Amino acid sequence: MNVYFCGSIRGGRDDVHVYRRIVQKLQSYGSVLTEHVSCSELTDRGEALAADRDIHDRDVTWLQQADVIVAEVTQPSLGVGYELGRAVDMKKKILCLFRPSSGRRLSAMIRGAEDGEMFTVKDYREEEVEKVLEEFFNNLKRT
Ligand code: 6K6
Repeated sequence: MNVYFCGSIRGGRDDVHVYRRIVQKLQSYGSVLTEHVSCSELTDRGEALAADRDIHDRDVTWLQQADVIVAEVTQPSLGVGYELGRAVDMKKKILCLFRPSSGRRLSAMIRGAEDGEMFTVKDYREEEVEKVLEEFFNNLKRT
């Protein structure tokens, strides 16, 4: 199974430790195409190595190849929002993870996209992230 993980990069890297935890768990279910999103060494300066168009085109290709999209959406990110919109258009199965303990309110365009089938939004606490992923992937196997 190909898994595409979305997490904020230029939107801010405050939650990178949570991304790391998510990607580690996702790797027990399949190949994570975007493992780099969880690398704590990735900074804005490091990104200068790749041109924005190349990043965009490669990521859209990976989105097309993905069987499932998992996005950590607590830290607002234009790139993550864009990826989710493209993934909806591609009719991909999507899980968005949000931590209410952040004090933020999730965008209505993400919360409101929940449809009980292809697009799921799950509020969670950091300490239960592995359990939340287990539940989602166990349900996926049954469908
Ligand atoms: C070089 C080495 C590692 O990363 C880079 C360059 N930057 C990006 N590489 C891959 N994907 C990226 C990069 N910048 C943004 N993205 C995609 O957009 C990721 O898949 C993230 O989910 C999302 C983050 O968007 P912003 O708007 O927060 O940057």
